[in-house]
Amino acid sequence: SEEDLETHFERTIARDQRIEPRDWVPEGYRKTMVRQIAQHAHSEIIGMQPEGAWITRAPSLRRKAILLAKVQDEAGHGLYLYSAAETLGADRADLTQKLIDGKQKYSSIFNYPTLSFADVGVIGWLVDGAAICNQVPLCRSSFGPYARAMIRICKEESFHQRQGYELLMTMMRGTPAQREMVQDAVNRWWWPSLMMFGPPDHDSPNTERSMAWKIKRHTNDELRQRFVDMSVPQAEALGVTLPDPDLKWNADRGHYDFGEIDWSELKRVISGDGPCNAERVERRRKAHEDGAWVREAAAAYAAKRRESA
Ligand code: FAQ
Repeated sequence: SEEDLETHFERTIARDQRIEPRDWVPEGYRKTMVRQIAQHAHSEIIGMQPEGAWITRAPSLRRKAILLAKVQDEAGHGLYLYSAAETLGADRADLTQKLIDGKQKYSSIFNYPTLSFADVGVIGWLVDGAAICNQVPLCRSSFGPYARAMIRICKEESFHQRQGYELLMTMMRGTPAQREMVQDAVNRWWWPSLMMFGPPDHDSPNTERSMAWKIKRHTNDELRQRFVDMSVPQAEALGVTLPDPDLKWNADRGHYDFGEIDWSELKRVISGDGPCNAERVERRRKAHEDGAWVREAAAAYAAKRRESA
């Protein structure tokens, strides 16, 4: 009966075991999980654009090969995640359509422009760094296919983060103009990176429910603090300053204090009005339309194979 199924679900969560596609789940759990996985998948796919813009302009063959590999990894993560959403009954074509129609979100961070090659390094260091901070605990998320996807994704993100930091280290050993490019990129990406963790806990409608279901393991503010604490020494080692005059060690808390985040900016970017929202979605729509012949050919080929079988 429905009651037995619900008891089984609650018990699975309480015992810290995984929910699998065959298991009954409450409708709210399914919806929340599809929302988060789809948003995550869309972020990976849209996230290919800001860095992809630099593939043809990379300063050396080596940097170009590295960047190409990274952007390909992101495509892979997106496909992985769409597959995880499909185990919950979502339809990939439908999710893509919702993204293009602006009915589903993707991470705010990918609506900012990449103005110099230093941005590629800073995205690796800060954006992938924030992604890892947020995603390592998701390896223990209660939904099995999502948690397992996160394990591989986090390994690849760690590599991405290191390549970004190495790129920045190289630029910091270069000319004054190169060091200035790095500092400028850090100034532009620092605050948007903090916004990746989502609204503050008191204004985060999904956190409580998602924590109870063990979809999320930490609140948005907890992970944001962890990211700040981890980034400050990295900035020092790199020789850049983080653009926050209020950033300072608080011995009582055992954490860095930091300045007030402009939440109105996050709201604006999430609601579609960031610097590059229109451009990102338009590019995705065009790529989807341009790829229609591939999908038709694949479907025709599959149909033929079925006929001859
Ligand atoms: N941007 O109640 P909450 C990557 C939405 S990393 C846009 O706190 P929740 C790797 C939220 O969805 C980036 N929307 O929500 C990479 C909710 O929407 P609703 C992707 C945001 O879910 C690196 C509403 O606001 N990572 O791609 C944002 O409990 C480099 C209320 O918020 C993930 O998606 C935002 N920043 O917590 C690729 C990680 N923040 O209900 C390429 C998985 C919040 O209106 C290059 N996701 N919203 O539909 C999560 O951990 C969570 O979904 C949070 C939000 C923490 C993002």
